[in-house]
Amino acid sequence: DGDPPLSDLHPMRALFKIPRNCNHFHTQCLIKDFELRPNVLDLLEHVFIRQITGRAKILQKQLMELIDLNQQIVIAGKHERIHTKKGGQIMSSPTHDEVDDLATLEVLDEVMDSILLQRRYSKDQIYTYVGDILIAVNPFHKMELYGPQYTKMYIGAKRTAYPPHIFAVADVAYQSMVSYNADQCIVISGESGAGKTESAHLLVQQLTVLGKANNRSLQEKILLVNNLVEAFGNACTAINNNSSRFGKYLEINFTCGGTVVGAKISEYLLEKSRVIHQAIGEKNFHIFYYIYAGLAERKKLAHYKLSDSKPPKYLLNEHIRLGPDIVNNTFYKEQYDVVEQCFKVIGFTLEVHVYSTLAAILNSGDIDFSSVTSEHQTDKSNISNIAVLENAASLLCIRPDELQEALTSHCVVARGETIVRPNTVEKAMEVRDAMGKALYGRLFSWIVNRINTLLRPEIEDDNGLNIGILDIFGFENFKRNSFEQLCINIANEQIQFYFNQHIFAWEQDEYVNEEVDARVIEYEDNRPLLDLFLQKPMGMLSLLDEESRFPQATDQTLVEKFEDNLKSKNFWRPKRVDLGFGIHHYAGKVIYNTAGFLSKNRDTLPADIVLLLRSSENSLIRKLVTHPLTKTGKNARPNIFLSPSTKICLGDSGTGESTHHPRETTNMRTQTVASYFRYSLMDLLSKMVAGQPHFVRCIKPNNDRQANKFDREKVLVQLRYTGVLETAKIRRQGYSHRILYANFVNRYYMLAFPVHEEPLGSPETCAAILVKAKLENWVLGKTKVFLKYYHVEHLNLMVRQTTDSIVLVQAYVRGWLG
Ligand code: AD9
Ligand code: MG
Repeated sequence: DGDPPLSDLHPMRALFKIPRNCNHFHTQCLIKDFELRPNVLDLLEHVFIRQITGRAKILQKQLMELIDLNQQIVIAGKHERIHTKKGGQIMSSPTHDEVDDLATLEVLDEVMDSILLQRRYSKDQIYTYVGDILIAVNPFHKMELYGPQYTKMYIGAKRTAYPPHIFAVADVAYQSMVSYNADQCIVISGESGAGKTESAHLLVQQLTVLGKANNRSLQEKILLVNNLVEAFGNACTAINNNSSRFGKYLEINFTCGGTVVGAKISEYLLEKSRVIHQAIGEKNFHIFYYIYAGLAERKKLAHYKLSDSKPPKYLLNEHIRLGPDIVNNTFYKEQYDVVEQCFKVIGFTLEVHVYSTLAAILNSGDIDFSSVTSEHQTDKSNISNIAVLENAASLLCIRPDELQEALTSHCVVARGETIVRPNTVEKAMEVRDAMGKALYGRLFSWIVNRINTLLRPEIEDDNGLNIGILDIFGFENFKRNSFEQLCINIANEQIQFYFNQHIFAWEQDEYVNEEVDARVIEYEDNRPLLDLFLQKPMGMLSLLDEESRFPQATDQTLVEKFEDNLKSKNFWRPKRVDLGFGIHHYAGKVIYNTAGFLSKNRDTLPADIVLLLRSSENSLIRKLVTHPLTKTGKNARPNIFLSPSTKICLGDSGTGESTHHPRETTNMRTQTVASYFRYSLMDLLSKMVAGQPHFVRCIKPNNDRQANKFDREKVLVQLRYTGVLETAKIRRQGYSHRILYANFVNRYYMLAFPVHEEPLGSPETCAAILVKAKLENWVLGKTKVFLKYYHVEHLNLMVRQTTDSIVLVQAYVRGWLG
C-alpha cells in the first residue's frame, strides 16, 4: 500500500506474468507452477517480501540484479545452463559480466577473469567471489554499499542471494563461528593501497552488528579504537595516503551464543624508523600532524614547547614543503577532534601524558649538535641549542644536564674502571634518534595495551569464541627499499604461503590420505622464498643476525655475505647498485639497499638513556622504559607486547670495552629486530592457524589512486601472483570442506532424522543426509565427507531454517497453550 507499482514492463513481471498488484499469494502460485529450486525460492520470497514493504526504486534495481543472480545460482549450483522462460521466450544464457563467482565460469582463464572484473568494476561491482574467497577491487571513491540497508540485507543471507559483498564474508565467518562453535580468522591480503584496512573496518562494522548490537557503546568503542590505533600506526607513503605501518590482528570476542563482549588488538612490527626519517614524498605518523594542528588551534602549542611558526624537524620531510600548512590543515584539525573523542569514549584518561610524550619526541628531534675541537680531543659533540634541550627535558620530566650528558657521552667499563667517553656528533645524533624511535614504539605498544584493557570482556569466559581480522602492511616496492620493506615483504610472503597451504596443499594432501580421486591443481609454491629468508642458519635473516653481532661489520660486508651464502634463483646482485641486492618475490622483483640494515637490525638504545628515562618524574615515561610493560593483577591479560622492544645496548663500541652504566645494570633483551620479527611471524601464524580462515584478496586497479580507472595489465599481474586462476580451479574441482563423519552427522543429522534420534556417525548416515538435502557431487573419503563450498552453504542454511522453524513452532505452541 502506498508504494508506486512497478512498471508493467519490468522483466520480473514479464518473466513470471505477475500482475500489477502482485502480492505474496501470487509468489506462492508461481513457485508451485515453476517448481523452482529452493535457493531461487528463497530469493523470490525475499523479493516479494521486500516489494510489499520496500521502496520501489531500490527494489527495481535489486530486482534487475536478482534476475541475473537467479540465473547465476543455477549455474553455481549445478554447473549447467538452465533456460528460464521470459514471456514465453527462452532467455539468453548469462554472459561473463553477469557472473559474480569466477569459480563458476565455464572456461577458466586469467585474461577473461580480468575482463570480467573490469566490466564489473565499470558498473561499481567491486566485489567478486572465487568460490568462497572474496576479491575486492579498490574503488578509490566512496561507495553507497555499506549503509544500514546493506548491513541488514546480508545478515544470515544465503551467499548467492545477493551480489558479492564484504558483509557476506563477515556473515559467513560469524555464522561459522556460531554453528561450529569454533574461532574464525579473516585474512585480508593485497599490495599496499589495495584496500585491506578499509575492508578490515567494514568487517569490524558488520561483525559488531552481527554480535547483537544491543551494547551500542561497546560496538562504538571497537570501531573507534580501530581508528585511534591507526592514527598512531598509519602514515602517508608514496603509495598510500593512509598506509598501515604495522601489522594488526584484531580479535573480536564473543560469547558462545555469538554476542560481542570485547576485543583485543595485537600489533606487529611498527615501522619506528619513520619517526626520525621519511622517504621522498612520505610523512611521519598521522598522530604527530593531528596533535600539532589540533593543539595549535587550541593555542596549546606553547604548553607543549612547540611553536606554530616553526614546525619540528621530524615533521618536515625535506622533500615536502609542509611548513605552515600543517597548522592550517583542516583535516588534521578534525582528526585531532576525532582522536580526543576516541580517548573520551574509550575512557582513556591519560591523553595529556600521551601528548607530552609525543611533544618530547618532536622537541628532542630538534636538538642540534656541533663538533667541538680542542687540543686533546677532536671528536666531541656539543649541544648548540640548549633551549630546545631544556624543552625536551622538561617534557620528559628529567634534568636537562643529565639529558645532555646522556646524548653527548657514554660510559664504558674497561679493566674494571668506568670511563666517560664523548660521543661524536654523528653518534650523538644516533642516540637522539634512537631515543625518539624507542619512545614512540613503546608509546604505541602501551596505547594498544591500554585499549586492550579497556575492551577486555567483563567476564572471563573459557567457552568464549573469537573472530580475528588480519590487516597487515601490504607488499611494497618503492624506488628505494630498505630493511622495513624487506620485513614487510617477508610478512606478505608468509601470508601468501599460508593461503597456498590452506587452499592447495592441505586440501590435496587430504585427497591422498583419504584416497579421494580429485585432480591435482598446480600452483606457484613460494616455499623456496620463505626458506631463503627464514631458514636457519643460512637464511637471510640468520645471516643478518650473525653479521649484526660483528662490531666491525658494515652494510657492505653484509651484502657480500648474502651474495656468498644465498644460493637461490630468487636472489641476485644487480650491477651498478652499491649495497644492492634483488629478490624475486611472489609478487614481483624488488631491489633492496642494505644501507642502514645493520643498525636497524641492532636497534639499540644506550643504557645511559634508559636509566635516565627511568628516573623521569612522569610515570608514563617511566613505564615506557621499564620491562615488562604488561599489567599485572587480576585483570591482567596475556602479554600482547609483540612489538620489538628496543634492545638496550650494553656492548658494541668495537673497542673491547663495554658501554655500561656504572651504577646499575639494565634488565634487557638481546634480541635483534630480525629475530624478533621471526618470532612475531610465528606467533601470528599460530593465532591464524587456530581459527578457520576466510580470505579476502584486495586488488589495486591502478597505481594512481584514481577512481574509475582499471589498468587491466596491473590487475592481471595481481591475479597471477595471487593464484586466482588456480583458486578458481580448485574451488570448482576440489572439495574445500572435509568434515569427519561423526562431526558431520552431529551437525546435520536433523536434516534427515528426527531431532530426538542419534544416528551413527557413519558414512551411510552422511550419505543419507546429503541425499535428503538433494546435494550432488560430494565424495566420501576414508574418514571424512568431502564437500564443495556451496554444499556447506546450502546445508548451513537448511539447518538454520530447520532450527528457526522448530523455534517458531515451539513459540506458537507455547502461545497456543497460553
Ligand atoms: V597498506 O598495505 O596499509 O599501505 P591497504 O590497507 O591495502 O594499504 P587501504 O585500505 O588503506 O589500503 O586503502 C587505500 C585507499 O583506497 C583508502 O584510503 C581509500 O581511499 C581507498 N579505498 C580502499 N577501499 C575502499 C572502499 N571499499 N571504498 C572506498 C576505498 N574507498
Ligand atoms: Mg592498510
